[in-house]
Amino acid sequence: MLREQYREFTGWTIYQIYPRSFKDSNGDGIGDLQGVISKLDYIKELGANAVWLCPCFKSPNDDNGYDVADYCDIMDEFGTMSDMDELIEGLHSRGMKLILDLVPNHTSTDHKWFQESRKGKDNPYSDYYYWFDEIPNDWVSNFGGSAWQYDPVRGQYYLHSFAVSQADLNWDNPAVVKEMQSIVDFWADKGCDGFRIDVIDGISKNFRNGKNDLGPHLHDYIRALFGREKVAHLFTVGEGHTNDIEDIVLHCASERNELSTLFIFDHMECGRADKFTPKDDSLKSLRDYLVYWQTETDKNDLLHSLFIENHDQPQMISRIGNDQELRYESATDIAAMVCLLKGVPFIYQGQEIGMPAAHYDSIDDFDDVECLGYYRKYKKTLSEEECLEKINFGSRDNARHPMAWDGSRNSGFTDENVSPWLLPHSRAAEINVENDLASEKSVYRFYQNMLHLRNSNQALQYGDVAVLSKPEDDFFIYTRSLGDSKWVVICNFETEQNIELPFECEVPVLANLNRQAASGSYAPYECAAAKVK
Ligand code: TEU
Ligand code: CA
Repeated sequence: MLREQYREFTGWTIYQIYPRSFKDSNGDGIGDLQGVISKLDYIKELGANAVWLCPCFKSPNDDNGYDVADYCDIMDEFGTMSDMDELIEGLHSRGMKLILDLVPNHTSTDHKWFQESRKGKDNPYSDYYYWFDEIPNDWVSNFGGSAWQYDPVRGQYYLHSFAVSQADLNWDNPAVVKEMQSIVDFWADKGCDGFRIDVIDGISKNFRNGKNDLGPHLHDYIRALFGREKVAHLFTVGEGHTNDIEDIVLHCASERNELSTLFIFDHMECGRADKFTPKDDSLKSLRDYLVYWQTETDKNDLLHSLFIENHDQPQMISRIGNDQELRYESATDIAAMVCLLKGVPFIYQGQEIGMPAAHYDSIDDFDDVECLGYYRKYKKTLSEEECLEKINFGSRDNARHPMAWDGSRNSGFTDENVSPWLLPHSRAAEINVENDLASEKSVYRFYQNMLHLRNSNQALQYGDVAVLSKPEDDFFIYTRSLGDSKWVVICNFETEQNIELPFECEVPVLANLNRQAASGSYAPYECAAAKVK
């Protein structure tokens, strides 16, 4: 059984904001906290009741805030602590929650801890990072190249699992654990309701066997952070990289006092060699991954995280839907496939208007440190055109372009006469919030109806899931039942299908096209949800 407290989270819907790209309030071309504050009603009206804000702490922005220079201060471009207080107040007064993005695996090399640590072995911060005289193993950085960097100041090598300026913290040092505990407490005291925790499974290292797998003290460190009475009520979602249900149970079983839930990336990766090389992504493969993980998490009484987009991934509709003529249909169909399942739905900014992946013509238009690393690697063997194709396919900038609020020059993200930090989406004049809301086929309104339905029916939040479609079917059908209340969700794939349900239903209350009956012929990407009689 899920802990009572986890049951509450099943009723949440979390809207993810990449603050740099969401809304600029002061015309410097960079999104900020006042920008977020100005859009709180927009998010609430959508039906979300929580906001996850990507890192907004002091940072030199080599990795857009995932390189933290001070965890208890606000990034200059984003505003001040009093803006943050106003944001928390603005959320809470609307009955909404704030989830901050904690980055415990590494800090920016600009952080005071690193600046002190590099000074030498007798410095109080000396052991806050991993220092070695010789490179101890062949670990590579997630952003390409060796994970070890020589620091001439200290005369030793330090570990960076990501960019060179993101030095991995040494959690085996109890002082580091203490620092992180007080950071969590600082934000909890401020009223933050939960955390998304970056690369949570990286904080304990396995130098012993040389393999970069789960470290021996991972669970102790997570419990040290979130298992404490003071913060045990917070919502915590870890960004992990395991697809092993046993690992996931260890993190998320309620009696373990570790995390409320974990992002599982199986359906995002779809077995790809790397994120710049397409594989068998399709509606069908998405369905099969969803069904598999829904079943596994349910069997183990875990709270599941329902997401298909984030700031690291190209938009799902461009990968498995039709982002041209049937953009509205595929965006809404995929929404119903995911968001009416059991778990906590996450919606990434722009997903609610069916924003497709971005496209840039020149490598100079990209900013993402990860894709630029891969570009340099691909350049050695591929033509410029081939490189650009790969980068356009996988770059994180796909999801990081400025949010398109209207059809004006800078899509309403910032003033028309400034240069936003990243170019607006090439289709922003056509696809933006204003146009979507004015259209008869509004993705936003579909999300709104869907979330309203979910939020007002306990069966759609807490109810059991049963899958009716078979693996060979070109559609997805599932039911949600609680007591004598039962709902059915039908999501068709790319071809027209005739679907006869084995039970009588009321007229669908949610549908992306006009539908009078739950059974019958379904157009490509047509979906519906109906109450079972
Ligand atoms: O990403 C963690 C991570 O492991 C990355 O490899 C991620 O999967 C990759 O970017 C996908 O292309 C997290 C954050 O979500 C990411 O934005 C940060 O850059 C990274 O940590 C370092 O903090
Ligand atoms: Ca700004």
